[in-house]
Amino acid sequence: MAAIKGKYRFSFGPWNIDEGADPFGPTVRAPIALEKKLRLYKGLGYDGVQFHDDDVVPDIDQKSPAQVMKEAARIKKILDNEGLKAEFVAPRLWFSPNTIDGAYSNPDPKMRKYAIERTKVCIDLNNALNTSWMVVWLAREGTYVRESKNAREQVLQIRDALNAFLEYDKKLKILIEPKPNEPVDSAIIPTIGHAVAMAYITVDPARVGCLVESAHSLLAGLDPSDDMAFGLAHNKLWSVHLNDQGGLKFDQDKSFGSFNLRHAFSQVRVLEEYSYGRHGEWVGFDVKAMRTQKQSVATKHLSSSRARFLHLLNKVATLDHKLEAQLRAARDYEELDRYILCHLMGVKYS
Ligand code: 3MF
Ligand code: MG
Repeated sequence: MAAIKGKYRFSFGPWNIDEGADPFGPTVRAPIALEKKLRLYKGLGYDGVQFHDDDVVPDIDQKSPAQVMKEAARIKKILDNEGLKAEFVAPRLWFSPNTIDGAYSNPDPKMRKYAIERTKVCIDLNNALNTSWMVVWLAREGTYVRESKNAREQVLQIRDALNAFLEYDKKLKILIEPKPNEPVDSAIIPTIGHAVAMAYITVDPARVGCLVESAHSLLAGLDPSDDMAFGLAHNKLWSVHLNDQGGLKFDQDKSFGSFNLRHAFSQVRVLEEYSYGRHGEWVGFDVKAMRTQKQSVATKHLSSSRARFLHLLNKVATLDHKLEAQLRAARDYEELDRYILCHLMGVKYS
């Protein structure tokens, strides 16, 4: 195999091993305790864990700061014992009754304060788990009805919240995870362009980057690999949520490459061309098992997504770069396309 430039290590969150509920039916698999999930990571080929604040400390709003730190220390010990690292802790700001109408951009100042205070606890959890990367998915910052809010004000409210976090912890780095819709109809930060632009209006742009999720880009009608390239050009792509999506539907979180292998190849290619991972960035997967999957085989989406990433990495590494350069120079993009497809299908190119 040709030399690989990037440094790849893989992560996922405990929510990626789930009970299989959908909006039309009940759960179909038994819940698995966090400790038990953490024991599965290494066997599936993963070294990193992505957390929500209440994955680390369930019922976090009901607990005192001392209790929160005690429970975090227990999780840190389990991670150490398993040889795992926490990639990030993200505030889960979309479940609370206080965030029904948004978190940082809720029209009610008391609710905005709740969201900011809760996120500060999340920053403490990042420190307790020895990571300084906090992912923020702005789930409910948006509108269902345009006239219900002032969207310009919402942008500034989100900025103010990010500034408060940057001031709260001078080592903190914030990764904005954009998504165009679901749960809200229209999100304030729908794409990677918005996320990067938001970084630049904060008090410390160098500490605000982003996370591209393949399905979120596709839901915005964009190419995930180009979104990743955009983040990389700004040196702001600090994590990814690789998965797949069959068109403009609900957020499917399919296994990586399951729907569109060519898209998956493009994403691996853009990461490898940048030598992704050399600053410690993780390759995260945000994938769901199908609802039809039985309990005993409900982690295959994780092992197969990772395996597919590595197969595609091999495809990237074994590309004939001389030929690619010749075809580019000749502007024979039809031939370039034919070569790439032969290469991907394992068909002899001649
Ligand atoms: C929703 C998501 C979220 C985020 C997670 C981490 C529940 O579409 O992708 O997963 O990835 O909150 O920030
Ligand atoms: Mg995600």
